[in-house]
Amino acid sequence: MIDLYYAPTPNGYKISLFLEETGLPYTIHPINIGTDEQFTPEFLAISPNNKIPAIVDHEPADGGEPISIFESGAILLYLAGKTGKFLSQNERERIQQQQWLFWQVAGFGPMLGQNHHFNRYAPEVVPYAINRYVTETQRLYKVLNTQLEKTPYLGGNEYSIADIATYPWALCYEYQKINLQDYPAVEKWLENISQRPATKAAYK
Ligand SMILES: N[C@@H](CCC(=O)N[C@@H](CS)C(=O)NCC(=O)O)C(=O)O
Repeated sequence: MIDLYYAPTPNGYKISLFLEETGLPYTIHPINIGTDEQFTPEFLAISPNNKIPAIVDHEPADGGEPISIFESGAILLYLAGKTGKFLSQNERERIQQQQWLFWQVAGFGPMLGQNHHFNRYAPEVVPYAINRYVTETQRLYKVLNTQLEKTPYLGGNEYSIADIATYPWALCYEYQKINLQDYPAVEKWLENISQRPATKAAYK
């Protein structure tokens, strides 16, 4: 059984998407980041950076003590290794998938997070910041679109943890002041992933 420490945010959905795809049994532990539950000592013991998602796997593959993991990229890599799913066994394909996974966790997620902040949550309008993060978001969508014009999924022909990590952020394109019609390959990819039964289950 896996304990998933979760809030319904793009980073949270990454893990529920993976777990729904694979059917691994899991229990959701909601963490209300609006009321600072991420700062409780119990949660910090699992996720010292005070952010969701985090997991505790009570049945790790090595048969040892329960293992706790924070950072969505590390969790996805762990779960892909545990299940043998959504990360290719072929080295060249795996490198493609991993580089797009890291592109998401190091760039697409953090930049779009700043976009969300200045467009939706900042207590004052800061035109410089809005322009900076919307412009960077547009650049990243162009990169994403260019890749998805070449291959049906980010890391090639197979759905992988790179897509799982990127989809929940791109789904929020309206928050980000992105006109999806400017990125037709992204639009098609979003529609494709949204039809997967596991995607529907995760968002339900
Ligand atoms: N790099 C982290 C980012 C996680 C993250 O930003 N989580 C947000 C919600 S989407 C959070 O927990 N925020 C609470 C806080 O910053 O106090 C990951 O990929 O897991």
